[in-house]
Amino acid sequence: MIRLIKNANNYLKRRAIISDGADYSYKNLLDASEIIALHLLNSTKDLNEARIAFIVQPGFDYVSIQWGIWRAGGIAVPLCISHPIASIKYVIEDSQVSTIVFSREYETLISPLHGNPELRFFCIEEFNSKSGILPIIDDNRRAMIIYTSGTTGSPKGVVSTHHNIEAQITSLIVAWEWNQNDHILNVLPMHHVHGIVNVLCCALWIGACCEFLDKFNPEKTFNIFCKNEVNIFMAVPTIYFKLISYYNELPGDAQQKISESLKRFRLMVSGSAALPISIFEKWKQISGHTLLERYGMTEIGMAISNPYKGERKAGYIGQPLPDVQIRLVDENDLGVYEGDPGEIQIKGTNVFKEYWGKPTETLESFTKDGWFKTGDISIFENGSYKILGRDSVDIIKSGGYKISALEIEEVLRLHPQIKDCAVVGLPDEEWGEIIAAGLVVSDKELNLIELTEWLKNKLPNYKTPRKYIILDDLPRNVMGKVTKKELISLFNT
Ligand code: MCA
Ligand code: AMP
Repeated sequence: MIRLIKNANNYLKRRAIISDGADYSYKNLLDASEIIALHLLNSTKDLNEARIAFIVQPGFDYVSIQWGIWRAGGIAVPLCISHPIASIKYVIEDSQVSTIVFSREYETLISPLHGNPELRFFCIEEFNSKSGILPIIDDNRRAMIIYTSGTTGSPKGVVSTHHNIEAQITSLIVAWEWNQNDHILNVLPMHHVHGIVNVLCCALWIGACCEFLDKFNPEKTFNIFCKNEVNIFMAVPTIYFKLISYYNELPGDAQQKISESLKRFRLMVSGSAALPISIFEKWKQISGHTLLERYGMTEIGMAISNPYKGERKAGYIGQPLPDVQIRLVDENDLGVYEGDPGEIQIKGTNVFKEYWGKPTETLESFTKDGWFKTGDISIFENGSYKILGRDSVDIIKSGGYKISALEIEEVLRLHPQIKDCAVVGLPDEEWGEIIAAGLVVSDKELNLIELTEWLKNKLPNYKTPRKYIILDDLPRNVMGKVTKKELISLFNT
């Protein structure tokens, strides 16, 4: 049996979820997910790892569907509620989804998928009570597919088993001393590990409460904080930046009220992208808290973290989390000397099973002796790891999202007026990096507002370039390869 769900029997009456102004207990979650599981099973015994996609607002329905899929033996494929249909279609087709569970507000968005005769559709508002027997689920079964960008153009589906997810959860429960009295506010998108595992699953594992905000908004976030119930918060650096900017515009008495409620928190975590020292320090002034920065990846959950008790150093990601093995290696996968930079490689039960339908990419992402190659370059100095960068210029981190420059280039090249292009990330305090594109165009009058409009239904908003430069040719080296570092410098001139 899936331990996360089994645990709920120990907390039946406790408050599990707050969403849309309502409270839901662990018993409510067990009841609702059982009904969903039985509907999905549709009189069969076991979904046997069928991929079930779902698109609903973050909140009670989201969690009930996730648990329902797991209890019926399916693989949960959470869809991003702000993606255009092209991106949703890609996920559905790539992971060979058999069923989509949706709420009415997304009915129109997903209606173009109705043409696919292989797909079943379930509207969450139409589930009614049902009784039956649920299958017994082994921990080694595949549980979830999360799409993440890589050095290839199209996003890859990262498959984690229940065992992998459990390991990712329990490591954080121990390291950050999660307990039943915790109450966390979840403002993160629910198609990534940060919001799903670190926030939601950890809270539910231990019998704590997870409160949802449907979409991040600084005013609403501070209003909830000021009720003095929330005691844990986790976010990407961009969110802390936005909270600080909003706070700075408030009158003194409002600031004081917020600062007082923040001082009551037990833990505040930053991750998914490098935390600028300026944000680390400004947040400390506002909240009295030293942000705990940690490092993770969709394929591995969390791997390295500053300590819960002990010194949290600005600019450093800390030490290995419980049950996670770390090594730093050179280009030949040989260990580097302490103080020398190397690629972070990871081993442990936390590490994912495979990229969905991509055996070659899966094999290539591990060393011969089973270490997962993160592509992140780090050094270990004075007892802590520090991230120095990535081994690929084609990966951009913006707003905490990992974005493939190649994926954006492929889409831009489809535009009739674009002859050639190259996409880069420009450093930015708020977003981490801003996406920028160098374009070679057939018509110098290319209208950039129209281009942005054209991109809207082809790429998610956060993957859309924010800056453009029109060039006669892209900067290239003697081999003819585009030199992205030079392109970045052209944006600064
Ligand atoms: C949106 N805008 C941007 C970007 N995104 N501008 C520049 N760069 C961007 N990346 C603009 C919009 O066009 C809009 O502009 C304005 O910002 C507001 O847009 P909106 O979509 O409403 O943005 P937001 O809601 O304020 O989004 C910011 C955000 C979001 C909340 C920080 O990006 C977010 O939720 N990020 C978290 C991603 C995450 O969870 N990553 C975890 C994956 P205008 O107003 O002009 O129209 S990493 C992971 O899971 C691993 C395991 C790990 O380590 O955690
Ligand atoms: P994702 O594939 O979306 O899970 O993003 C994982 C990537 O985010 C990692 O490979 C790192 O490059 C980056 N990342 C996560 N946490 C941190 C951090 N604390 N500092 C710097 N980079 C980070």
